[in-house]
Amino acid sequence: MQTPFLPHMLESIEKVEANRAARLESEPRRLDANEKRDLLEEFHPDYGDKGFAEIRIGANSGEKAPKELAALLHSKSKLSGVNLNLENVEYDVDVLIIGGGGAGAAAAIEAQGAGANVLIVTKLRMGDSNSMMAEGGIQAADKDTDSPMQHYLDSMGGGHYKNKPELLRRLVMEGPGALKWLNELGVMFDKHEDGTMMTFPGGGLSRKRLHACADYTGAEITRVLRDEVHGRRIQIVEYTAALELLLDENGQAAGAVLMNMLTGEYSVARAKTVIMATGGSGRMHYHGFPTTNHYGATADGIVMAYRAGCNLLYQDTIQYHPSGAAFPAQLFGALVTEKVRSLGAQLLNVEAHAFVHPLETRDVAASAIIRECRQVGKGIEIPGGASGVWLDTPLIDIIHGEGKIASALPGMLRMFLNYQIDLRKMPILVYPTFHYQNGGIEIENEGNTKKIENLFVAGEAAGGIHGRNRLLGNSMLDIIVFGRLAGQNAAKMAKNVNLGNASLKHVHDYEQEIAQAGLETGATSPILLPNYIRDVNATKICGGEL
Ligand code: MEZ
Repeated sequence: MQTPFLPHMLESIEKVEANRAARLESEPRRLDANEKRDLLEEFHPDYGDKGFAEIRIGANSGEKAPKELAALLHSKSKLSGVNLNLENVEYDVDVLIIGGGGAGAAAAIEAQGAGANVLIVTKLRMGDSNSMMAEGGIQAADKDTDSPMQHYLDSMGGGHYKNKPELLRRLVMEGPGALKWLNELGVMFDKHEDGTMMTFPGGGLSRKRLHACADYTGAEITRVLRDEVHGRRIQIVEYTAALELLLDENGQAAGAVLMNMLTGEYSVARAKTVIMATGGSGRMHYHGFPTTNHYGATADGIVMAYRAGCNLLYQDTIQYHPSGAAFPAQLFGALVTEKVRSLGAQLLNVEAHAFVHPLETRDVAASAIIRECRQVGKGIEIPGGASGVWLDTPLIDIIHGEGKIASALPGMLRMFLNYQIDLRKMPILVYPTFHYQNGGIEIENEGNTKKIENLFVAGEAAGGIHGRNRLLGNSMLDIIVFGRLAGQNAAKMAKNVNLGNASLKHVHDYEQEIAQAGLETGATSPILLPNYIRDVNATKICGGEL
């Protein structure tokens, strides 16, 4: 097999191979709290001002946000100037779910189970989501050696003590039950021969708590949830985006205006309760980073809910997954699951020095990689001007025995083999990649929003559960715990809702505020899909600013 690695990379790989046995004997020490703080302050993009702008309208006015997000919030609605007859209702349901990923599916199953008439609208296909693309696993403290309290402490520490305590408490307490639910629905988790669940370590975890389905956990969980939704004949309308929420005269959520992505036609969905499950914003490429996210991750839910009056929490914190593929260019930014490090692969610089413990929390590990790559002569140069560090994958088969990579990481193995890189034999190059928005629309303990009656949020669009830095495997858990909760509560609430006339008055009011503040950009939002055509000449995309 011909190698795509360049001569200077091969020279560095020789050093990696030369000290591999010695590195097996001594892993890098963990950083203390002061060292972590210093590292984050100097190298993590969240901690500087560059790439941020002040939000100048709405509930979070005066706070900072990535400049791309601020621009979305300062933009006019896509419905600006559109004449719509809101009486012309195409769908009339108890529960409208916006988004067809894991959280939306879990919500739909529960809402329908509670007797509600449910509609899912999704701008791409059912299942197209970050949930589908999750690899490494889902956390839940279901072992005798572990406890929800331990899970709580780990996640609180990882989140810099900013997690909303009541939300985190719900997440960890309901973790084992969520896992049982998935197991009974048919998710094929990795199990020991005696049928007990396998668990793996991870960044910031004090116990082995990660449950996986090889390295395609998200695809497996989403497969099962989607089958369940189809099996229950829950109504799904694909290729249909929500553009704005509808509110009635009492400020209650009353549905949404939709747009067919293929024809551009508008329609009206009236609903007694709405669940926003629109996912994240990785395709906004904040700070110029590449992303692991699916094509539709463009912060739509945040924009719609913010215009309707919701407030955001921690909109300024982004998770850069330490190991995004950095080479070859075709894979730039793709997820290299943390499970690779959890199984023993080390992070090394050009001199084969293990510069950080591989299982520091993600913000710390990513900052250490950025530091290494900014220092002259420490990163491994990649054509195009970027650089990366080694992830020494052959260690995995050495530690666990031959065949471990093939059985535990088949997706990773195949992804790199497509480019003539055999990660059983050679290390791979990685650099941080935009993986997750830590914050979002603030939710309360019942999955409801603080400001809008009848509006629930679940999944990555929600803010508060993870504080300012999520731990691995907690998002797959939150889509189940908070997706189900939103579905149950929305269905219950729908029984007693009396809606008035649905209107877009809040959108018109917001637009007037934009005009009065002199913020008009000429752009509209939500953008629904990334605009790569427009950005084709941009030089700052994908790590360029770094
Ligand atoms: O929770 C995640 O983001 C996760 C487990 C990702 C991964 O590295 O596979």
